[in-house]
Amino acid sequence: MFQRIEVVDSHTCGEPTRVVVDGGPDLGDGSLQQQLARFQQSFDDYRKAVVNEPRGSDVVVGALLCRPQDPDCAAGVIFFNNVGFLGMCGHGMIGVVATLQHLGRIDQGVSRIETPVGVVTVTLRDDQSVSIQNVPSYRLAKSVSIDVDGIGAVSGDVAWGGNWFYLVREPMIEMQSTSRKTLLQTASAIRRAINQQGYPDVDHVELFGAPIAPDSDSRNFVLCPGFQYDRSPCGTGTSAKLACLAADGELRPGQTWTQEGILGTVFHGSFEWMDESEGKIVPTINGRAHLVSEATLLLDPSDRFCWGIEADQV
Ligand code: PYC
Repeated sequence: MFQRIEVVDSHTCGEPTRVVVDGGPDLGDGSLQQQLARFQQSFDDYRKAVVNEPRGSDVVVGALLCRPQDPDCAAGVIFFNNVGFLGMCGHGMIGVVATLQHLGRIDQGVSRIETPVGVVTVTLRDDQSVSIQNVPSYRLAKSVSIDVDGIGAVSGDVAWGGNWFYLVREPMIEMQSTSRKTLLQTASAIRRAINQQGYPDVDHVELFGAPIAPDSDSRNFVLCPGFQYDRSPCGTGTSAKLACLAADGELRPGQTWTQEGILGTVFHGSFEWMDESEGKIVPTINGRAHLVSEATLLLDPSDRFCWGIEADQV
Protein backbone atom coordinates (compact mmCIF):
# COMPACT_ATOMS: atom_id res chain seq x y z
CA MET A 1 0.00 0.00 0.00
CA PHE A 2 2.97 2.32 0.42
CA GLN A 3 5.21 3.74 -2.25
CA ARG A 4 8.78 3.71 -0.89
CA ILE A 5 11.65 6.16 -1.41
CA GLU A 6 15.09 5.32 0.00
CA VAL A 7 17.14 8.26 1.23
CA VAL A 8 20.46 8.93 2.95
CA ASP A 9 20.61 12.07 5.10
CA SER A 10 23.75 14.00 5.93
CA HIS A 11 24.78 17.47 6.95
CA THR A 12 27.66 19.55 5.69
CA CYS A 13 28.79 22.17 8.21
CA GLY A 14 25.29 22.04 9.71
CA GLU A 15 23.30 22.29 6.45
CA PRO A 16 21.24 19.15 5.69
CA THR A 17 21.19 17.16 2.45
CA ARG A 18 18.76 14.32 1.71
CA VAL A 19 19.95 12.14 -1.18
CA VAL A 20 17.31 10.02 -2.95
CA VAL A 21 19.11 6.76 -3.68
CA ASP A 22 16.17 4.61 -4.80
CA GLY A 23 12.45 4.94 -5.53
CA GLY A 24 12.66 8.45 -7.02
CA PRO A 25 11.23 9.37 -10.42
CA ASP A 26 12.98 7.92 -13.46
CA LEU A 27 13.94 10.97 -15.50
CA GLY A 28 15.18 8.92 -18.45
CA ASP A 29 18.30 9.68 -20.45
CA GLY A 30 19.69 12.83 -21.98
CA SER A 31 21.44 15.86 -20.60
CA LEU A 32 20.96 16.89 -16.98
CA GLN A 33 19.12 20.01 -18.25
CA GLN A 34 16.65 17.74 -20.08
CA GLN A 35 16.24 15.54 -17.01
CA LEU A 36 15.70 18.64 -14.85
CA ALA A 37 12.98 19.84 -17.25
CA ARG A 38 11.22 16.44 -16.92
CA PHE A 39 11.53 16.61 -13.13
CA GLN A 40 9.99 20.12 -13.10
CA GLN A 41 7.20 19.32 -15.56
CA SER A 42 6.10 15.85 -14.48
CA PHE A 43 7.44 14.98 -11.04
CA ASP A 44 7.34 18.10 -8.89
CA ASP A 45 5.24 16.17 -6.34
CA TYR A 46 8.31 14.03 -5.57
CA ARG A 47 10.30 17.15 -4.72
CA LYS A 48 7.67 18.20 -2.17
CA ALA A 49 7.22 14.67 -0.78
CA VAL A 50 10.96 14.32 -0.11
CA VAL A 51 11.93 17.69 1.40
CA ASN A 52 8.78 19.38 2.66
CA GLU A 53 6.88 18.71 5.86
CA PRO A 54 5.77 16.25 7.18
CA ARG A 55 8.87 14.21 6.16
CA GLY A 56 11.34 17.07 5.86
CA SER A 57 11.50 20.76 6.68
CA ASP A 58 12.09 24.03 4.87
CA VAL A 59 15.83 23.85 5.38
CA VAL A 60 16.41 20.41 3.80
CA VAL A 61 18.08 20.35 0.37
CA GLY A 62 17.21 17.27 -1.68
CA ALA A 63 19.43 15.58 -4.25
CA LEU A 64 18.14 13.10 -6.82
CA LEU A 65 20.77 10.76 -8.24
CA CYS A 66 20.26 10.28 -11.97
CA ARG A 67 21.99 8.88 -15.04
CA PRO A 68 24.87 11.07 -16.25
CA GLN A 69 25.07 11.75 -19.97
CA ASP A 70 28.87 11.68 -19.87
CA PRO A 71 29.95 8.05 -19.22
CA ASP A 72 33.08 9.35 -17.45
CA CYS A 73 30.89 10.77 -14.68
CA ALA A 74 30.18 8.65 -11.59
CA ALA A 75 26.64 10.08 -11.28
CA GLY A 76 24.31 12.87 -12.26
CA VAL A 77 22.55 14.87 -9.58
CA ILE A 78 19.68 17.37 -9.45
CA PHE A 79 19.35 19.50 -6.31
CA PHE A 80 16.04 20.83 -5.03
CA ASN A 81 14.51 22.56 -2.01
CA ASN A 82 11.18 23.56 -0.46
CA VAL A 83 10.18 25.79 -3.38
CA GLY A 84 12.04 24.57 -6.49
CA PHE A 85 15.34 23.49 -8.02
CA LEU A 86 18.96 24.61 -7.66
CA GLY A 87 21.55 24.72 -10.46
CA MET A 88 24.33 23.47 -8.20
CA CYS A 89 24.72 23.14 -4.46
CA GLY A 90 28.14 23.09 -2.81
CA HIS A 91 27.24 21.75 0.61
CA GLY A 92 24.84 19.32 -1.11
CA MET A 93 27.57 18.04 -3.44
CA ILE A 94 29.80 17.30 -0.43
CA GLY A 95 26.86 15.34 1.06
CA VAL A 96 26.35 13.49 -2.25
CA VAL A 97 30.04 12.46 -2.30
CA ALA A 98 29.84 11.13 1.29
CA THR A 99 26.65 9.26 0.35
CA LEU A 100 28.11 7.75 -2.85
CA GLN A 101 31.10 6.49 -0.85
CA HIS A 102 28.76 5.02 1.76
CA LEU A 103 26.89 3.19 -1.03
CA GLY A 104 30.19 1.87 -2.44
CA ARG A 105 29.63 3.81 -5.67
CA ILE A 106 32.83 5.87 -5.48
CA ASP A 107 36.22 5.42 -3.82
CA GLN A 108 38.63 7.87 -2.37
CA GLY A 109 40.27 10.00 -5.03
CA VAL A 110 38.86 11.96 -7.94
CA SER A 111 35.38 11.54 -9.49
CA ARG A 112 33.26 13.64 -11.83
CA ILE A 113 29.60 14.39 -11.20
CA GLU A 114 27.18 15.98 -13.67
CA THR A 115 24.75 18.72 -12.67
CA PRO A 116 22.33 20.78 -14.79
CA VAL A 117 24.85 23.65 -14.82
CA GLY A 118 27.98 21.63 -15.62
CA VAL A 119 30.35 18.92 -14.49
CA VAL A 120 31.91 19.20 -11.03
CA THR A 121 35.16 17.38 -10.22
CA VAL A 122 35.25 16.09 -6.66
CA THR A 123 38.11 14.70 -4.59
CA LEU A 124 37.39 12.52 -1.57
CA ARG A 125 40.35 12.37 0.84
CA ASP A 126 41.20 9.75 3.47
CA ASP A 127 40.25 12.17 6.27
CA GLN A 128 36.76 12.22 4.65
CA SER A 129 37.12 15.84 3.58
CA VAL A 130 35.89 16.64 0.07
CA SER A 131 37.13 19.20 -2.43
CA ILE A 132 34.76 20.25 -5.14
CA GLN A 133 36.10 21.94 -8.23
CA ASN A 134 32.95 23.84 -9.02
CA VAL A 135 31.54 25.06 -12.33
CA PRO A 136 33.20 28.21 -13.76
CA SER A 137 32.20 31.25 -11.73
CA TYR A 138 32.29 34.98 -12.49
CA ARG A 139 31.09 38.42 -11.44
CA LEU A 140 28.44 39.86 -13.72
CA ALA A 141 28.16 43.34 -12.21
CA LYS A 142 30.20 45.27 -9.65
CA SER A 143 28.86 47.66 -6.97
CA VAL A 144 25.21 47.66 -8.00
CA SER A 145 23.45 50.23 -5.79
CA ILE A 146 19.90 49.64 -4.67
CA ASP A 147 17.51 51.43 -2.37
CA VAL A 148 15.95 48.94 0.06
CA ASP A 149 12.71 49.55 1.97
CA GLY A 150 13.44 50.07 5.65
CA ILE A 151 17.23 49.82 5.15
CA GLY A 152 18.26 52.53 2.69
CA ALA A 153 21.23 52.44 0.33
CA VAL A 154 22.84 49.05 -0.27
CA SER A 155 25.70 48.27 -2.63
CA GLY A 156 26.77 44.83 -3.83
CA ASP A 157 28.01 42.61 -6.65
CA VAL A 158 25.98 40.22 -8.80
CA ALA A 159 27.90 36.98 -9.36
CA TRP A 160 27.44 33.38 -10.55
CA GLY A 161 28.82 30.47 -8.52
CA GLY A 162 26.45 27.74 -9.78
CA ASN A 163 23.47 29.84 -8.58
CA TRP A 164 22.94 33.61 -8.87
CA PHE A 165 24.01 35.74 -5.89
CA TYR A 166 23.87 39.36 -4.81
CA LEU A 167 26.86 39.80 -2.49
CA VAL A 168 26.37 42.80 -0.24
CA ARG A 169 29.44 45.06 0.14
CA GLU A 170 27.81 47.86 2.13
CA PRO A 171 26.52 47.82 4.76
CA MET A 172 28.61 45.18 6.54
CA ILE A 173 26.46 43.41 9.11
CA GLU A 174 27.15 42.89 12.81
CA MET A 175 26.26 39.19 12.72
CA GLN A 176 26.58 38.21 16.36
CA SER A 177 24.20 40.79 17.79
CA THR A 178 21.65 40.56 14.95
CA SER A 179 18.91 37.93 15.27
CA ARG A 180 18.42 35.31 12.54
CA LYS A 181 14.91 36.72 11.99
CA THR A 182 16.31 40.20 11.32
CA LEU A 183 19.01 38.78 9.03
CA LEU A 184 16.35 36.85 7.09
CA GLN A 185 14.10 39.89 6.76
CA THR A 186 17.00 42.15 5.77
CA ALA A 187 18.28 39.74 3.11
CA SER A 188 14.74 39.15 1.78
CA ALA A 189 14.13 42.91 1.41
CA ILE A 190 17.47 43.19 -0.41
CA ARG A 191 16.50 40.31 -2.72
CA ARG A 192 13.20 41.99 -3.62
CA ALA A 193 15.05 45.21 -4.44
CA ILE A 194 17.78 43.62 -6.59
CA ASN A 195 15.16 41.54 -8.45
CA GLN A 196 13.22 44.73 -9.23
CA GLN A 197 16.37 46.48 -10.35
CA GLY A 198 16.94 44.27 -13.41
CA TYR A 199 18.33 41.10 -11.83
CA PRO A 200 15.26 38.82 -11.59
CA ASP A 201 17.35 35.62 -11.55
CA VAL A 202 19.18 36.48 -8.33
CA ASP A 203 17.66 34.08 -5.80
CA HIS A 204 20.45 34.03 -3.16
CA VAL A 205 21.67 37.01 -1.13
CA GLU A 206 24.92 36.99 0.83
CA LEU A 207 25.45 39.34 3.79
CA PHE A 208 28.97 39.68 5.20
CA GLY A 209 30.42 40.63 8.56
CA ALA A 210 33.60 40.23 10.56
CA PRO A 211 34.57 36.60 11.33
CA ILE A 212 34.65 35.31 14.89
CA ALA A 213 37.50 32.79 14.53
CA PRO A 214 40.87 34.55 14.20
CA ASP A 215 41.89 32.37 11.24
CA SER A 216 38.71 33.01 9.18
CA ASP A 217 38.60 35.75 6.54
CA SER A 218 34.91 36.60 6.68
CA ARG A 219 31.55 35.49 8.09
CA ASN A 220 28.44 35.24 5.92
CA PHE A 221 24.70 34.82 6.14
CA VAL A 222 23.20 33.37 2.97
CA LEU A 223 19.54 33.74 2.09
CA CYS A 224 18.31 30.85 -0.07
CA PRO A 225 15.08 30.58 -2.07
CA GLY A 226 12.06 29.61 0.05
CA PHE A 227 12.78 32.09 2.91
CA GLN A 228 15.53 29.88 4.31
CA TYR A 229 19.14 30.52 5.17
CA ASP A 230 22.14 28.29 4.66
CA ARG A 231 23.50 26.87 7.90
CA SER A 232 26.81 26.20 6.10
CA PRO A 233 29.02 28.90 4.53
CA CYS A 234 27.37 27.97 1.16
CA GLY A 235 29.56 26.36 -1.50
CA THR A 236 28.10 28.19 -4.48
CA GLY A 237 28.03 31.43 -2.47
CA THR A 238 31.70 31.02 -1.56
CA SER A 239 32.44 30.35 -5.26
CA ALA A 240 30.68 33.62 -6.16
CA LYS A 241 32.66 35.39 -3.42
CA LEU A 242 35.94 33.99 -4.82
CA ALA A 243 34.98 35.31 -8.28
CA CYS A 244 34.51 38.82 -6.80
CA LEU A 245 37.77 38.66 -4.82
CA ALA A 246 39.63 37.47 -7.94
CA ALA A 247 38.12 40.22 -10.09
CA ASP A 248 39.17 42.85 -7.53
CA GLY A 249 42.70 41.40 -7.23
CA GLU A 250 42.11 40.78 -3.52
CA LEU A 251 42.96 37.06 -3.69
CA ARG A 252 45.70 35.38 -5.73
CA PRO A 253 45.23 32.10 -7.63
CA GLY A 254 45.92 29.24 -5.20
CA GLN A 255 45.58 31.43 -2.11
CA THR A 256 43.15 30.10 0.52
CA TRP A 257 40.02 32.02 1.58
CA THR A 258 38.37 30.78 4.79
CA GLN A 259 34.66 31.53 4.73
CA GLU A 260 32.84 31.22 8.03
CA GLY A 261 29.09 30.58 8.00
CA ILE A 262 26.41 31.59 10.45
CA LEU A 263 27.06 28.56 12.72
CA GLY A 264 30.82 29.23 12.79
CA THR A 265 31.63 26.29 10.50
CA VAL A 266 34.00 26.98 7.59
CA PHE A 267 34.66 26.19 3.94
CA HIS A 268 38.18 26.70 2.61
CA GLY A 269 38.15 28.06 -0.94
CA SER A 270 40.69 28.90 -3.61
CA PHE A 271 40.62 29.52 -7.34
CA GLU A 272 42.52 29.21 -10.61
CA TRP A 273 41.88 31.48 -13.55
CA MET A 274 39.87 29.93 -16.37
CA ASP A 275 39.95 33.11 -18.45
CA GLU A 276 41.45 36.11 -16.69
CA SER A 277 40.42 38.56 -19.44
CA GLU A 278 36.78 37.54 -18.93
CA GLY A 279 37.12 37.34 -15.13
CA LYS A 280 36.15 33.64 -15.16
CA ILE A 281 37.53 31.42 -12.43
CA VAL A 282 37.45 27.75 -11.50
CA PRO A 283 36.74 27.71 -7.74
CA THR A 284 37.60 24.87 -5.38
CA ILE A 285 35.72 24.49 -2.10
CA ASN A 286 36.80 22.17 0.67
CA GLY A 287 34.56 20.85 3.48
CA ARG A 288 33.19 17.64 4.93
CA ALA A 289 29.82 16.00 5.49
CA HIS A 290 28.61 13.64 8.20
CA LEU A 291 25.97 11.01 7.47
CA VAL A 292 23.09 11.11 9.94
CA SER A 293 20.52 8.56 8.75
CA GLU A 294 19.42 6.03 6.19
CA ALA A 295 15.66 5.93 5.87
CA THR A 296 12.71 4.70 3.86
CA LEU A 297 10.09 7.37 3.18
CA LEU A 298 6.60 5.89 3.04
CA LEU A 299 4.02 7.46 0.72
CA ASP A 300 0.48 6.51 1.66
CA PRO A 301 -1.99 7.50 -1.10
CA SER A 302 -4.80 7.82 1.47
CA ASP A 303 -2.82 10.50 3.33
CA ARG A 304 -3.93 14.04 2.51
CA PHE A 305 -0.27 15.10 2.86
CA CYS A 306 1.21 12.14 1.00
CA TRP A 307 3.00 14.52 -1.40
CA GLY A 308 4.10 16.99 1.25
CA ILE A 309 2.75 20.31 2.37
CA GLU A 310 3.39 23.38 0.20
CA ALA A 311 6.06 25.52 1.90
CA ASP A 312 3.79 28.58 1.93
CA GLN A 313 0.89 26.64 3.57
CA VAL A 314 2.79 25.82 6.77
O1 PYC B 1 26.17 25.15 -0.52
O2 PYC B 1 25.87 25.95 -2.54
C1 PYC B 1 25.46 25.66 -1.42
C2 PYC B 1 24.03 25.89 -1.09
C3 PYC B 1 23.09 26.48 -1.88
C4 PYC B 1 21.89 26.48 -1.17
C5 PYC B 1 22.13 25.88 0.03
N1 PYC B 1 23.44 25.52 0.05
